[in-house]
Amino acid sequence: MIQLINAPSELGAGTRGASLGYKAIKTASLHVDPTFFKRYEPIDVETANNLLFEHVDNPYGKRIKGVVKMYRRIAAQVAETMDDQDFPLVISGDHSNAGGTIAGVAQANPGKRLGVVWIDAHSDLHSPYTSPSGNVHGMPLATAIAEDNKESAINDVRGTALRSWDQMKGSRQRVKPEDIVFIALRSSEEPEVHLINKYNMAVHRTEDVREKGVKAIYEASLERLKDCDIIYVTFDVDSMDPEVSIGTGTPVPGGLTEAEATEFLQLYAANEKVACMEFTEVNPLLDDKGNAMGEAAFRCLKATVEALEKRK
Ligand code: EXY
Ligand code: MN
Ligand code: MN
Ligand code: MN
Repeated sequence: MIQLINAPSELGAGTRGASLGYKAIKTASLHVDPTFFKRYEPIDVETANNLLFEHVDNPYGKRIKGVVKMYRRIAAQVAETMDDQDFPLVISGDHSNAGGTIAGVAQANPGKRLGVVWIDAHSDLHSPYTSPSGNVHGMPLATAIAEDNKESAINDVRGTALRSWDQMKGSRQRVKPEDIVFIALRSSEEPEVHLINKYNMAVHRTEDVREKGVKAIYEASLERLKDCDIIYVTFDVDSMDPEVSIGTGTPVPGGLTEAEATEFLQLYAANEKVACMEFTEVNPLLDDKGNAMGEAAFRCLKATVEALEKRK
């Protein structure tokens, strides 16, 4: 059974509104498939968005204590869902939550090698030592590989931010860095590029998708992850071009079309190795085309769920 998990935390984002992403997607469903969220009623993860109103005291890991709280809650829910032999499909507010999702997948699958497909304009490989913004949604993938990247440090991190960061990244890698594949990546800072090169992570840019086609990139990603037992696929909607995805916190020109994103999601959803998926970073407060982003995300979600259903 597919189990939607609604985790509308926006503590890791730099702009406000991603916690409304799930509501935007649900509202969009009314025009297209009004019973969808009755058939796939999500489990709600309790948020800590009340912390948005507190003073930010960690410039290199803003609201990081709250993000750690969300990690624990999301990881527990994802692990429980997998223990129940259901398929977790997480709809999260900002992308920091994905670190919790990955922790949950790893927890429920001890001894299994976990590959990650990161469909995103960004590489989200910062640590508090390297982050230019202090926004924790730029860090989840570094927690999955337990990477400080101190050799690229630009920030002098101390005190509670450091303790929270150590809690987030845990003591061991949940994912091997060479088991990460990026799709539609086009915005990374130097410390992230350093890690991508150091660990030889696979990168497929939008141009590569255009040149080779979605299917070929999908197949290359599977070849790369062939020694992995299970795969987690994350879909940050800013992987799509701002023409589709203006309703997101950090849009970047040169992204996927909705059709390309949909084809990727359908292919991954149909693959038995894929054990968990996540949709993230829908922000209707930034959408200047009504709820266009929520509508596109809902169409992507529906196509994904239909492909997952066909596996049975
Ligand atoms: N790399 C930039 C930073 O760390 O501030 C932007 C990160 C944006 C993260 C979005 C969710 O993918
Ligand atoms: Mn992201
Ligand atoms: Mn992004
Ligand atoms: Mn709007």
